[in-house]
Parts: sequence; C-alpha cells; structure tokens
Amino acid sequence: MNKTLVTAGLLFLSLISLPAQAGKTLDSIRQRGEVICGVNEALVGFSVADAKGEWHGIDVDVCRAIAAATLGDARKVRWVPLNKMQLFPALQSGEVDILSHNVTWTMTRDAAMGMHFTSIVFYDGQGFMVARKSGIQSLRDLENTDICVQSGTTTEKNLSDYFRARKMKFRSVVFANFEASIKAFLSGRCQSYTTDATSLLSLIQRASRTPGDYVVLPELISKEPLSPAVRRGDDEWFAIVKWVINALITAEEEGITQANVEQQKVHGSASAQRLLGHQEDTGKLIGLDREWAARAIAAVGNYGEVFDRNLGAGSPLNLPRGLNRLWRDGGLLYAPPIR
Ligand SMILES: N[C@@H](CCC(=O)N[C@@H](CS)C(=O)NCC(=O)O)C(=O)O
Repeated sequence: MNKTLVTAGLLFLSLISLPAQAGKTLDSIRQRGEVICGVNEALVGFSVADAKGEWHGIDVDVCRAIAAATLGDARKVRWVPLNKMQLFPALQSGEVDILSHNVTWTMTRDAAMGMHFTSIVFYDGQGFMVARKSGIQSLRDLENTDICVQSGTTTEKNLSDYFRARKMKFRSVVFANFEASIKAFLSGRCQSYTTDATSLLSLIQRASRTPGDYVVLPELISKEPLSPAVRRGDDEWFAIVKWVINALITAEEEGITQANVEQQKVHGSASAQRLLGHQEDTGKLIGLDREWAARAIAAVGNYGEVFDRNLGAGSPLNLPRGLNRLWRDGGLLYAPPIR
C-alpha cells in the first residue's frame, strides 16, 4: 500500500479516537462554575419558581441534568427568566448558554436564527381553551368568534392556516405576552384562547382560582415539538446538551432510576453499564468524564421520572404521557444508541 495512504489512515484513526475537546461554551461554564439557562418566566410544569425561589419543571430539570453532567453539581445553574421577546436575542448575544424554554423547533428558527435545536423533550400540539359554560364543544363552534393569541409564536400562523383551509371566519385578538392574552380571555374578551395545549392547562392553573371552569377542546391543530436550543458555532456544547437529554431517555429504557443508578452501574444491562461509565468511557467522546450520565440521572431521574414529577401523575397537571411515552410503549421518544 502507498505510504501516504497508510499515514493518512493512521492519522484518521488517531483523530477519531482522540478525546473530544471542550468547546468554548463548556470552557466558560467551567470557569464561571455555572450553566446559564434561559427559561420561561412562569409556566407550571415547564419552569416556575416557588416561594423560596427554587425553580421547578421539565425545562428546569434539563438544565440541572446538564449542570450535573458538566460541573458535577445540579445546583450550579443560573436561571434567566425570559419572555418571548427576549428569548432568541438572549441566546444569540451569549447572555445564556442554553434556552430550555417551551420553544417549538421549526425550520426557520433552526436554520436562520443562529441556533440549533438539540433534542425534543416534549411533544405538544396547539389547542384551544374555552369556558366550560360556553357550551363550545369543538373548533367548528369557533366560527365567527374572537380568539386570543400571542404574537411572535408559531400559534398565530397555525391558527390562520387552520381556519383559512376550512373557510371558517374568525377574529384574532393579538397580545404581545401571555399574561395579557390569558387575562383578556378570562375577562371574556375572547371566546377562546389558543397556544400549546399543555401550556393552556398550565397557565389556567395560575391565572384562575377556578381552573375547572375551563376546558381544552379535543382537536390539536399543529405539531409543537419543544426542544432546548444552543447557539450555533459550538459543536461540542451542542453535543453535550443533545446527549444529556438522550441519556435521560435511555435511562428510562434501561430501567435506570434516580434511586437505583449506583446499583445499575454494576448490575444493569450491558447498555446500562456502558451509559453509566462502568464498562466504557463515553464521556470522553463529548469532553466530559465517564460519570457524566450517571450524575445527570442521579440528579433528576430518568425521563419518565422527570415527566411524572413535573407534568404527570406526581404533579398538579396530572397529564397522561401521550406522545411523550417511549417509542416501545407507543410514544415518540426514541434516543439514538449511546455507544
Ligand atoms: N411553542 C410555541 C408557542 C409558545 C408560546 O406561545 N408560549 C407562550 C405562552 S405559554 C409563552 O411562553 N409566552 C411567554 C411570554 O409571553 O413571555 C412557540 O414556540 O412559538
């Protein structure tokens, strides 16, 4: 074989087995000792601060898991609550390391707004909330009504697409933030309020003293895959966020829980032992140490535990898993193999 080819081959082999370099985002996270996480200001189940200033929610737990994986401590997160207007600029300008916010992954946002979506943590769809006593049963009944909606969202466009396709007339009443839109809806300004279906349930919990007076109609009119996003230009950081989320999903597949992670490290399946760093060091592939995933799982639990605590049976929302079940249980969650 030609000598240059052999040298090129050897060089290639040595490159692929090199430990990944820490990217610039991870470097600055290590220097400052904190992950800066941009979250929704107040959305029960996704991100909300309690009376003691402790943050809770699925988006919050994603950031905690990342802090545990990268810094060894799930508490090392600085929370930056962001409204819809501040959201994308905060990531683009470097004010936050990650957006873990109820943001829908769309092509425009992913391809043309300086960011990459990482991995879907919640599959939602756009729904409509009405007052129970209105007697409105389905979207057909919304013809010629006023619909409250927030600007700058995927919601606005889906709404007009859906009604136009069915030649149904409606009047949209547009607000710049969700406080204003839900207030207007509760005051009777609109017959319905539309946004992601889960957010509707979440918002009404806080906005009304009698949330049971409102219902979400059965039809969902869009796909709203919610995913954390990172700034473009740092592949290493992108990989870390993506694989931490994959690790939480894989942990559920493998039956690894917050409580049994230590035991699974030694006694779990080959995949579990690999994930937890017992058999192999997958951390070096993403610039971390071998315990990265074990720490993330120990901090927040597997995906199912995160879901239950924040959105499911263990939470006031008590949502069914629905599309957010693992693929093998009929849902859409499917993590690529960690190996
Ligand atoms: N997922 C959709 C809709 C998201 C959305 O409208 N969220 C609202 C209602 S929960 C929100 O977070 N508003 C925050 C704000 O107005 O500051 C999107 O990404 O456009």
